[in-house]
Amino acid sequence: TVEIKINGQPYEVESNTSILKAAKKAGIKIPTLCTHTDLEPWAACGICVVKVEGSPKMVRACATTVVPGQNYITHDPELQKVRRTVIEMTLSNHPQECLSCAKNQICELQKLAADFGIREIPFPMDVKRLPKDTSTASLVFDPSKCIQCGRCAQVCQQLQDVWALEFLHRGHQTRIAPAAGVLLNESPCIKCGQCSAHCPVGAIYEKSQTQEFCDAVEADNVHVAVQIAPAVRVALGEVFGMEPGSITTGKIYTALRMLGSDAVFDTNFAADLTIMEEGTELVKRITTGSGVLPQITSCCPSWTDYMEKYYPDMIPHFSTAKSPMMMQGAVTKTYYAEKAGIDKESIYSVAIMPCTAKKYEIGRDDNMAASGVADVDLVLTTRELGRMIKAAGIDFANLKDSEADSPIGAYSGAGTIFGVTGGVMEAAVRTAYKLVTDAELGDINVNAVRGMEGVRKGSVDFNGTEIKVAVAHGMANVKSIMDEIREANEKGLEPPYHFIEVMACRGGCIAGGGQPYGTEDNIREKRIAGIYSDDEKSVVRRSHENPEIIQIYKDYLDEPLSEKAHHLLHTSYTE
Ligand code: HC0
Ligand code: SF4
Repeated sequence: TVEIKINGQPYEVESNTSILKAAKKAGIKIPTLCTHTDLEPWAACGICVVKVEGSPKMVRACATTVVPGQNYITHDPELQKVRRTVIEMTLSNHPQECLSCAKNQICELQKLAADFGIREIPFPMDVKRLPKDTSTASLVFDPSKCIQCGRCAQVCQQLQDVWALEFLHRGHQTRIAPAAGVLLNESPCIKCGQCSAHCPVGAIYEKSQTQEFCDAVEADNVHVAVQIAPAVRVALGEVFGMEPGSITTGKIYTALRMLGSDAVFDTNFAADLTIMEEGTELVKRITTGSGVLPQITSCCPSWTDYMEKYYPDMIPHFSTAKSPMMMQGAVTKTYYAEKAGIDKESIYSVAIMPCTAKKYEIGRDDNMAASGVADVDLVLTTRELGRMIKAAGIDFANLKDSEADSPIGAYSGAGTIFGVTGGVMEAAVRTAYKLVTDAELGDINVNAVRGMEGVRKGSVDFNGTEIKVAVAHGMANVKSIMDEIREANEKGLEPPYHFIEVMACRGGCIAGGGQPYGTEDNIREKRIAGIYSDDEKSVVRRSHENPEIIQIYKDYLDEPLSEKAHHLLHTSYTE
C-alpha cells in the first residue's frame, strides 16, 4: 500500500491503483462516462479530471496511477466547470428525447446532467440523425444517441473478443459502428447484449417486445404459458430496489399471473431435463466411445453462434441437447398440451430470460422442430419483465409467493445453478456420477468448478475414473481451451478433457446482457450467492431426483436419448 492524500485527507491505498479507484474506496465519487469496472480505462470522456497539488496540469483520474505522497484535488470550482462544459458539449450533440428513451431514468448522462444542475444547453447543435440498426432479433443500435464513450466496443473486443463494434473514421467524424459500416446482423455479432448492458446511455438496448406479450394476454382463446430462466430470479428484485441476489422466484410467478399468464412454468425444470439428456450423452461418450470427447455444452446461444462462426470444426464436440429454454418450449407444446387437453396451436409460449441472444435463438431453425409449431413464441428479458410489472402498478417487493404449475414447473437445486458459470458442469457431474457409478456423489458441492476465474480446470473422481473438466466464461476466455482441443485432435492425442462448459457472459447468465443495468463484479457476486443459496435450500438437489422429471420420462419420454427425446429435445448445428 501507499500513502496519499485526497482533498487534504490522508488515505492508505493499494499501490498501482488509479486515482479514480482510490477515491471511490475513500467514498468520493469522481464522475465519468467511459470507465467501467469490467474494463481497462482508456480515458475517452474527459469528465474524471482531477488536480495534483503543486502541478499545473489536470490529469484523468481513471488512467492515472496514484503516486505516494501526492495530494489529489477531486472537486473544486474549476474542476466542476471543466466537467460541466464536457457534459454540456455532450448534451448539445445528443437528441433531447429523454422521455421516450429506453434509458429514461437510468441513463448515466441524464444522471450527470441532473447532478450538475444543468438547466439549459448552451450550444445546441443540429443532431445528425443516422438510421437505427434493427437488423438483429436481439438489439436496437441507435447511433444518433451514441456519445462515443467506447464502452460497447471495449466490451465487444476485450471481454467477448468478437470485434463486431469499432470506432469508424477519425476526428470529429468518429463514430462507433459495426466494422466496415455493415449492419449488426452482417457483422460477427453474437447477440450477447453485453454492449447494451454497458452502454451508459440509450444507444444500444434490447429489442423491446412487451407489447406482444400484452397482445397475447388480451387475445381470445390464447393460452399464455410462461417460463422463467434460472438467473432472472436473483436479479429482477434490483429493478424494485431489492438487494442484488434476493431470490424472488415465488414473487415472479405471482406477478406473471397478475399480468395475465395462464400457466407459469420454470426453465429450471428443463435445466434438469437437459442434465438428463446431456449427462446421459456424456456418459455414453465416455463409456462406449461413441462420439468425440470432450463434450461441450451448447445451451448458451451466443456461444453456439460463436462456435458455428469461429470453431465449426468443434461441431462434433457439441452436445446435441437443446438449451433448457428450447426444451421447456418443446414440452410445453407437446407433453403439457396433451396433459392439459389444450390445442398446441392455441398455446403462446413465452420465455423470460436474462439474455438478449435468446431472442435470436428462437429464430434458429429447430424452433419448429419439436411440436410442429414454434416451441417458444416470444422471449422477454429481465429488464422488459421489470418494466411490465412497473407499468401494471404491481408492488413487486411486497408480493406474496406462489408456486409454479405442474407438470413442468418443479426443479432441483441442480437446475437453478445453471444460472452461474460452472453451474451446468456441476449439475451434470451430480447426475453423471450416479449414471456411471450407480452411487450418489458424496459432497454435492463441486467446488472445483466454482468461482470467477475466467478459465477453471479441475477433475472429479468418479469412483476411480478421473473425469477432467474445464469451465470458461466471457467469450474471450474460450480460445485457450478450444486451441488445446484442436491441437489434441490434430495430433491425434488423448482428449485433454471429458467435458467443457462455456457461457458467453462473465459470471454466466446472472450477468447476461438482458439483466438489470449496473452489473459489475460486486453485483455478480451477490447474484451468484443468491443462486447457490437457492440450491442449498432445495430439498432435491440432483436433476435425476426431481419428481416431475421422473414422471415425464415415465409418462412420455421413456428414457434419456430415446427416439422421442431425440425428436423433441435434441438439435444440430451448421457450419
Ligand atoms: Fe441461462 Fe439456460 S442457464 S442459458 O444462462 O443452459 O439465458 O438463466 O435460461 O436455456 O436453464 C440464460 C439463465 C437459461 C437456458 C437454462 C441454460
Ligand atoms: Fe458485441 Fe455482443 Fe454487442 Fe454483438 S451483442 S456487438 S457481440 S457486445
